[in-house]
Amino acid sequence: MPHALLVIDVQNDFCPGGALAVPGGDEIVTQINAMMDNFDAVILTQDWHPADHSSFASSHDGKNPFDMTEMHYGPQVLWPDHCVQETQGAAFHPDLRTDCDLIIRKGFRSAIDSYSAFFENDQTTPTGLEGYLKTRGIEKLTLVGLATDFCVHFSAVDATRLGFDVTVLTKACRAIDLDGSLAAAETAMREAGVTLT
Ligand code: VGL
Ligand code: ZN
Repeated sequence: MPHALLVIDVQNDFCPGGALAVPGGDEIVTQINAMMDNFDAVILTQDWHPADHSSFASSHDGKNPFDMTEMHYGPQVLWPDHCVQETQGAAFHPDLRTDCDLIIRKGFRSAIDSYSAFFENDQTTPTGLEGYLKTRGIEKLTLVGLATDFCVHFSAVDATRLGFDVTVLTKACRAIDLDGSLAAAETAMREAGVTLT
């Protein structure tokens, strides 16, 4: 069964020293690089926001990073400014292999965030990744990257809903873990039918 590796958001801003650093985010790079040759396709995602993105607390008067807000599509965490297009923070970790099949950028529309590699946070605007994978006959996905409880979580749940056979390799992921979000994400992924190893 054709099997792709989906590497989620291994970017400088999600690594120690970055604007939205995920603890240990850089620790997964070597193992991800080593895995790449074992798959039929390797796809990287890149969080790629305009400077005025609506997921940034700085775009909302009186809000601080990690506050919640209500968007037209529902509740949304407000983040520190991160992964701004063309900045070093948005670049991949310098050691990550980028000799991949496809790089998919997400979160590039100001009014809508996109955690998932498949759909933006309104859960209806597609990124096109489903069509790419299905056109190539890929049925099985292994997900690794950052962060387990946000972009990996939503990508994995959407992928199972789209009919892919999905495994999240937790040792090659790291979490933000806001108020129990990691435990909640693991439960949601299991309930959706994602295999966590
Ligand atoms: C992510 C928060 C905001 C992620 C992206 O990659 O998990 N989290 N943007
Ligand atoms: Zn983001």
